[in-house]
Amino acid sequence: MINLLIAIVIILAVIVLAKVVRVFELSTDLKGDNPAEITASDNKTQATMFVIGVVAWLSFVVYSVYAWGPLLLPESASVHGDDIDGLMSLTWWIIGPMFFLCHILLAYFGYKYYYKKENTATFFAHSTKLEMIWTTVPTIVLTSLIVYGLSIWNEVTSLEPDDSIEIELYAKQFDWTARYAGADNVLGKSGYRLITADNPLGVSMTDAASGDDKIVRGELHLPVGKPVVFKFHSRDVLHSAYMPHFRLQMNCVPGMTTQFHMVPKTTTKEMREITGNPEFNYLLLCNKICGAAHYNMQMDVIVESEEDYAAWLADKKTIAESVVVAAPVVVVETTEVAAEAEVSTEEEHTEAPASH
Ligand SMILES: [Cu+2]
Repeated sequence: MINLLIAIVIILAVIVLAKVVRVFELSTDLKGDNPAEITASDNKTQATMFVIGVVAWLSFVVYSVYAWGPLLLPESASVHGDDIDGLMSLTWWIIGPMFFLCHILLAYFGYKYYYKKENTATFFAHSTKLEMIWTTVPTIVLTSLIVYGLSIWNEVTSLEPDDSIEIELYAKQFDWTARYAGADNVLGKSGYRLITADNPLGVSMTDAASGDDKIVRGELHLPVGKPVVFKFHSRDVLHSAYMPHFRLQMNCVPGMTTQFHMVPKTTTKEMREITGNPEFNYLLLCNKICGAAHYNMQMDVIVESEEDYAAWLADKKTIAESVVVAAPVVVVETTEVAAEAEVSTEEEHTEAPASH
């Protein structure tokens, strides 16, 4: 019913509009004006409106930077994050003034040279000097920017230093699981064929490097000032590991390993002081729309001193001790076993935040 009423209102509005236009046409006919003729005052009005339009647009840009600028990336908390922010600021400082200058000139010339009968156009075909200037200057500026950007990109995506702490981040609909490499700092091999309810990450128990790995859910802990390398895996669909404070984002692709390394430089405690928010936590988010509960796919990240980190990690059980009995993986056959396994991962999940 309400839709029918809305439809009637729209139809009536269109009819009214048509009638108003018709009245306008008849009144200009009576006055003897030619509506197709553009007068000098029309041109002046258009030119003035153009300037007002440009000024309004520039004011809106200034306002939006002021009002929504703080919603851009948060304070950087990783070493390479500062480089990325520096590149971003440099880019803004180059394109920002150019943007304003171009718009101001556009408005100025638009107004100065709007059509007047007495004006005549100058025939100006070519100036080598001008061509040289507007080809060379942007080329130099843009090339420098790209070369600088590429050098930072190379640094950020270079191979991790040898002493990096190795952590697997395992994505699935809809949560994250972390696997620390343990005492040997080597992650045991894994593969989707080995996934069972007992072994949710499909870690190969025949690989000697697996036994001391530690599986952690709920919270990811990192030591401050130490290089960390994340190896990303996905069980099901494309996910994207996103840690905005660390300027880190990497796709998690089923069937392949992607990686990213970084050095966290600010502890959670320090960042709580910087932000003035005692509840503040770094976040690992999923940044690819991966399904219905995508919005909920996140994990807190705690950056702490090396001692606190070591104490926290020492408290966690190794795979050999906990999740899987160090025996060849058995395929789960009955749903009862699967249900029990669900409970055991649940317990581990709730245990994680309480243990530090
Ligand atoms: Cu996801």
